[in-house]
Amino acid sequence: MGRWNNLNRREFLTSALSAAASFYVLPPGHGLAGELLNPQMRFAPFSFPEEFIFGAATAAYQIEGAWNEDGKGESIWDRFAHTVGKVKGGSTGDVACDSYHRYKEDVELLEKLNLKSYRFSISWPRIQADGTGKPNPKGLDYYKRLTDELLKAKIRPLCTLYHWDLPQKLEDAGGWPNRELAGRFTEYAEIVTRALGDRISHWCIFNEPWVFTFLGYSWGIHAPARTNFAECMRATHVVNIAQGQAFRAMKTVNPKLQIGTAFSMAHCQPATALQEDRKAADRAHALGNVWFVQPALRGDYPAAFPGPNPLEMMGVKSGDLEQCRAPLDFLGINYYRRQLVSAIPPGEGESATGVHNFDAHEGPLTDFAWEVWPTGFYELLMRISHEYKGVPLEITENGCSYLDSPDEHGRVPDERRIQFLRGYLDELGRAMLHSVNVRAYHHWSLMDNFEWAEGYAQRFGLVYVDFRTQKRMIKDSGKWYAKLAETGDLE
Ligand code: GCO
Repeated sequence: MGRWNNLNRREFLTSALSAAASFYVLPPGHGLAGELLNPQMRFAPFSFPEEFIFGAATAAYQIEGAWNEDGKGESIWDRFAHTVGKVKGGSTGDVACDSYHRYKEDVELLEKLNLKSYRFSISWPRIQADGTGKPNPKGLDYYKRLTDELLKAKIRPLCTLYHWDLPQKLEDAGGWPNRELAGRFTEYAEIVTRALGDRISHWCIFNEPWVFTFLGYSWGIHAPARTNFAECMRATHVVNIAQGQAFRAMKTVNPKLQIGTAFSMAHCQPATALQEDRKAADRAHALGNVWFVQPALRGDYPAAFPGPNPLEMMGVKSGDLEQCRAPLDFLGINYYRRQLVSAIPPGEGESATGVHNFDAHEGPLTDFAWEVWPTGFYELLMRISHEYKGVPLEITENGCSYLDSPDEHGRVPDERRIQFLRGYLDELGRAMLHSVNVRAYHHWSLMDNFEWAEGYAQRFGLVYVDFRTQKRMIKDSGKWYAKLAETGDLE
């Protein structure tokens, strides 16, 4: 656990003041000193403001199943999971949580958990089997029904257009390194907003562009399993163009839509106080955290290499950076863990950045062996709100994998997830006290589901899923979170 966890909020704010101030210059008028001097202020327990939204997140391939029903085409994740040796245990998302058929039950779960926002994604090949041409009415109809069910339950739909399940046909035509994909994606974004923009006001264009470009095109551990750094860098640029173009197309359909992207972000902490390591950590932040934020908000790429960024390798042409611009209405942040960073001599491929990232193991580990270190969440939020002032933030994902299963009474006692939530939400509250503008928190995930290359070997849910029977059971953490969502009081 982070070193703050044994302190109550008042003690912790007192001791945090010097630590925070040594990292960041807090904006004038942030009020922290006033808070500390005012003996009437209570910081423990922390209360989230009334308008704060608690929600949960999922993604199409991870929960829907029905992989070839109602005219859905093959996605790169169908192909990947059907290829022997790619996913742990030979698992696939063919059935997953069967949410395509059980979505009503899943909306009921959200209601039981008192949640007011549901982040889900649309499967592109359900809408356009091959990634081009006329939309499939049955695909659109599914998302209409899901959305209407949510609205009926007074739950805000937060819809992600792309959570990694590219139509396989488009991968066959070159995938994300192919510039034409930006146009295809923009058409798809337009189709979906025309069909659903009347009932969905909040959108994420992409989920974790860094993850799907790097793990898919450079590391080869996610679909489409390519291992070519130059192609990966090209893919990042095409995704940035697609983000800008789709944003404009969606706003043309309906200027009132609130549009952002869910970016994966880690707190990049220099492994030592040496200047080389500090610079390497800044480069890691540039490539890992804001590579898809800065082109949108500022029209340029942040410095992620010791020398100039490899714009030629990325296929950047004149006028492209204008295309990438998109004044996103909010930044979605998916936060899981911190990264320690040290400098290495720049080499070929990915090591051209001169960065060595590694996991910290100071805090306890989840069952996925990810370190629990809530303070990193605070640090990251402070940094982002400092670098991109004025843009509202939504936490689009945060969560942990623990394998707790039902006891003989059908109860799932997952105390460690409750501790995790307490720690991370407390740090979120601390950031909000420091004027970070966060308006929503979505737990990853609503329910246990298909965890990509890990198959069903990791469980991130607030709800336990028995994959043999599809029975859902609210875990203790779900009950705890439901209470928080109802009262806003973090106890
Ligand atoms: C991601 C995705 C989710 C994951 C979750 C846990 O971050 O990889 O957005 O689909 O399931 O993050 O790894």
